[in-house]
Amino acid sequence: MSAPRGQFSSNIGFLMAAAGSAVGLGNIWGFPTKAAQNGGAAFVVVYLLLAFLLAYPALMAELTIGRHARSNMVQALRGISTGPISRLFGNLTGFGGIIVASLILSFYSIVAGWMVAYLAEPFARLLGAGEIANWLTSGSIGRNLLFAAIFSGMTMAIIASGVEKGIERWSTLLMPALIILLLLLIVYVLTQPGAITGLETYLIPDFSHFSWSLVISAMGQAFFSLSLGVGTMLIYGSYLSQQESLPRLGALVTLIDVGIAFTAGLLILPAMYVAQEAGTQIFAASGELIAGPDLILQVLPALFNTMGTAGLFVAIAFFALMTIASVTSSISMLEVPVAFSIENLKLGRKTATLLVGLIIFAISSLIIFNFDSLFVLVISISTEYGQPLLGVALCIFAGWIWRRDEVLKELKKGHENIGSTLFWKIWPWYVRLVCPVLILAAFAQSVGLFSG
Ligand code: TYR
Repeated sequence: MSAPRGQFSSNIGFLMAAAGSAVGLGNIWGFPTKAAQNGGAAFVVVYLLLAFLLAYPALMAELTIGRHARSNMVQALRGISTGPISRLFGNLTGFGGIIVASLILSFYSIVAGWMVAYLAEPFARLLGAGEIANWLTSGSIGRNLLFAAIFSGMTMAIIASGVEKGIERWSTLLMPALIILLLLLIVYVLTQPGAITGLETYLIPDFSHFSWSLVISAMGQAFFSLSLGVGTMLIYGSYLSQQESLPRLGALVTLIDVGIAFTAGLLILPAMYVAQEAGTQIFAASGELIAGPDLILQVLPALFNTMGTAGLFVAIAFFALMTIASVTSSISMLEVPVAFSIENLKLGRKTATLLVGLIIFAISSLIIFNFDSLFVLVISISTEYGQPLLGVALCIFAGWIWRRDEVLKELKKGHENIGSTLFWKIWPWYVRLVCPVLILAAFAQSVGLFSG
């Protein structure tokens, strides 16, 4: 007999896990830098609107399907299919989700590995191991492989321990730590010279930047940040008890995700201008603020170096923050293929974790060895194409294929009067029409269908 299905022990446990999945490198790194490049608060406003008007309804589609089906995405979509065509569509979407989640994890582990290496570096310095410290920040293939392996190992260890003892326990422990570290760092950075210019760049809206590409960039950011499309939120919803109100929990997850992204902006932008004040170049040759790996791996470390001994501790706090944000997200990606392997291939959790984890690590290694050709390509395929398209497919499932009375029945669990709320008056139309049309329009625009 197979083991009973895992479940979160409380709604706080679910909240921490789902918010932990949502809050990741996308919030602390992606969001603030995109905001800085796209007109500061103008981007923030567009992002907030999209997060609540587009991403929240899509998140609700995933959570509702997941809790109803109590299974992974493939199984869940097969279950609500009504005929051979929707079943085929369900299989494509379900397996698509597994593949895209695995691809996201394959590049995420590399980046998160950098965070772990940079977290180890100040310790090496404190211990006087200068050569090791230099190697840790060298960017060599060996360093990348070793730290992607360490990070994958951490992710696998947590997932192997299961839903309650692994995902829930670690998310509940790490999310408060993340918030405390973030706030401490903000307080410290805001007292440094130059910080106020960063705050101005972030918070004073410059609507001259407003454009289609800003909207698309904000939408992609919202989808990535809320972990949508690939079945992460679906599988977390499937571990949720039926006594909870899904619209409320979904709204809380969205609020926490958006709140932490916004708060991270109060750290990253001021820190960049503090670095400039201390003599570091923060603009690329194009005149834009440096945003990619160079920001985290060069600009900020250069800043920490100017801070003397205090800088070592600031560096430790910062890279601990990044590592924590990464690991609570990576476990939610790994759970997608692992849950499928447990439920459909009938593997034990430990075997499934080891097998899937090793396959994904093999993909990470492939990317590391062919970094220049594969890294950006894999990010683009999985997050710019995969996530939005799968997000549309899931909205189509919730809005068109799944029977409306069944959807209502599921939502009523834990929220008896949902039928008379504003949510129920608006949301079904949203997932039916507004979400697919808007996502597809933005997507078409981003791949250039409307241009020239
Ligand atoms: N939301 C995470 C972040 O902001 C990334 C993520 C993407 C997590 C997809 C899970 C997932 O399935 O960094």
